[in-house]
Amino acid sequence: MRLDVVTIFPEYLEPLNVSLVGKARARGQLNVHVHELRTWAYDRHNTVDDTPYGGGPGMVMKTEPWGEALDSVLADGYETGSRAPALIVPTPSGRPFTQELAVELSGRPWLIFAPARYEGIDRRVTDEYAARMPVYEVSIGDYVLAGGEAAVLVVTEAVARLLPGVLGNAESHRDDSFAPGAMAGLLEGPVYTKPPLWRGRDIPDVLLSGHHGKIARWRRDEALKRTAANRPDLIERCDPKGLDKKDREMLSILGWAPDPDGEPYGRFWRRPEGMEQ
Ligand code: 6GU
Repeated sequence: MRLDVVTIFPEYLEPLNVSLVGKARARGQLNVHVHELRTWAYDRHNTVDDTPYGGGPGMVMKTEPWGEALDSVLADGYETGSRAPALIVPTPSGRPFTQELAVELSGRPWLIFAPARYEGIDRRVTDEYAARMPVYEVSIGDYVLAGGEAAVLVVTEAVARLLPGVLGNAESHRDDSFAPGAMAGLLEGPVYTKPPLWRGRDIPDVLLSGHHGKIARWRRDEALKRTAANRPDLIERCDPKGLDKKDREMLSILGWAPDPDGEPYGRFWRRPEGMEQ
């Protein structure tokens, strides 16, 4: 996979040299190019922003540097035979970046990132490139960052670990929280390793029992507890067809019940206080 990032802070992308993404680059599984946007600003001050039409606070990133930068990256790809680019525009106004979108992006051969600083990029830039290639405006959560560079790091890491051969063990994504499958839509529970006793704290007996069925059941119960506590929205969204009798018992203990009037039928909702199980 080829990645290009156009930014006014190339140093911000240094972490792409480290850890999983850095190793994937070293092995040739990822081909990363970071470009300084100001290369394509031709006035004396290398200006990349200007005041917004219509007034208001902050600055807007200008069309011309972005247009020239993206044309140049695309032309280089044409010369090097890179195929089917997609443009990723990190913005707090984008669609939520999810594991599902990470999987979709990991199947593309070439991603070009256009992280904005200031109040964003002049809309005509995304409109222009959307006429030639898929454009994904993505947000990494409900908070505001000073710029999209941190989001580029987040998206890159989530995508890179899905590329064939990047994680040592192909099994490692199978149980990821948010991955489709057995633990569909549940967070992963706690994990333990040696020593068996640390500062007076031991390991849940079941994990030392060697009983695979009981261990799987315990993990599932812990996943349900953690999900109910940290992400009740995921319990409400989960498909009740994926829940077995023991799952339902655990949810009942945690204060959740199937909603007989709900749409679709049987989705779990939190039992109101004082309502008996
Ligand atoms: Cl992608 N960019 C900025 N500036 N803020 C964000 C974001 C992105 N995602 C959440 N907040």
